Amino acid sequence: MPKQELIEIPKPLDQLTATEIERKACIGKIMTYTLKSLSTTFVNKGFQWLLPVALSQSTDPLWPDPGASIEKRIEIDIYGKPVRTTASMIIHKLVAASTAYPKLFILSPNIRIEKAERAKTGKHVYEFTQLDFEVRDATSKDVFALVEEAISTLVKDLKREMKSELTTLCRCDTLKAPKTPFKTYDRVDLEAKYGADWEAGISQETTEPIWVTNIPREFYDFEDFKTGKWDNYDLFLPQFGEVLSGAKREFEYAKILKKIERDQVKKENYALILKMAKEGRLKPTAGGGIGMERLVGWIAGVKHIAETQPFPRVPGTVNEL
Ligand code: ASN
Repeated sequence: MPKQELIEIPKPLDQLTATEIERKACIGKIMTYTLKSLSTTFVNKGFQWLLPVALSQSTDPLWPDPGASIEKRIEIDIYGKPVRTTASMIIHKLVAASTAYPKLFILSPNIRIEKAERAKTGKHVYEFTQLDFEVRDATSKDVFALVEEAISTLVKDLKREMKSELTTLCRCDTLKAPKTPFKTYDRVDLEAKYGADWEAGISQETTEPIWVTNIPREFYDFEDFKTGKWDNYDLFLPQFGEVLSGAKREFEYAKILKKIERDQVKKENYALILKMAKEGRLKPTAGGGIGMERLVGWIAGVKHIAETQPFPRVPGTVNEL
């Protein structure tokens, strides 16, 4: 990871020089290729492509979350009811996968107003898009296989078909198609090795994408109350860290209720999920979400993931567009 002070804040389109515009265009072509490749993989595997929503009563609590740094939560009233901007579509995914859409994905804009001090980490933006997916009756292993195939196919094809763009970005030789299966680490072992800042430790050291499992976080990820182990996972990329988080999900009413109360999350914001679980209508699912800016940032070798955004969303900076 480049030192924070060496990272320049990505500029808006109207302020770029001719060389910077050329670079921006190359990154844009890689983003287009990536969106096409991943959506084709998911559609070919029988996933339904859902359109996203921006305002809902219920959204991701993002709590408890070891990586969270939310400065402000956006809540407004429409038609006399409070709604929040989408933090992630996890709750929508659970309901959709349990009912009409057993295999689904969404290119979902997520708004997370990160603290301004995260401007130069290079891996945070205050609006990003995830390819968020969910599969009924799937296991973590199924998700690993799906994601590994999608990412290795993408990089292999890109290296063949986007040579000139990768050359302009100086990534032609350094970008390697990752070997599958990816290595898997338990968070407990990483903590023992790197201490509390294990996320930074492992993302600086690894040269390949890796899975990390068993991470204590939000109520919707599956936790085995007997062993204390979480059946969830993050995919880490060299330099950029977590590019995907996901899990096998909780679907039993008593467990969900207990965890919501334990985490002191507002129960009234999750009434629908609780009701469906109580009636046995919430199904076992597993899924995850791939952060598109971090994935393409890694492929293109950028210093700051906002370079992959046509309209950069750098924490602390608000441009006209
Ligand atoms: N998309 C994630 C998941 O599927 C949730 C998140 O982004 N917080 O678990």
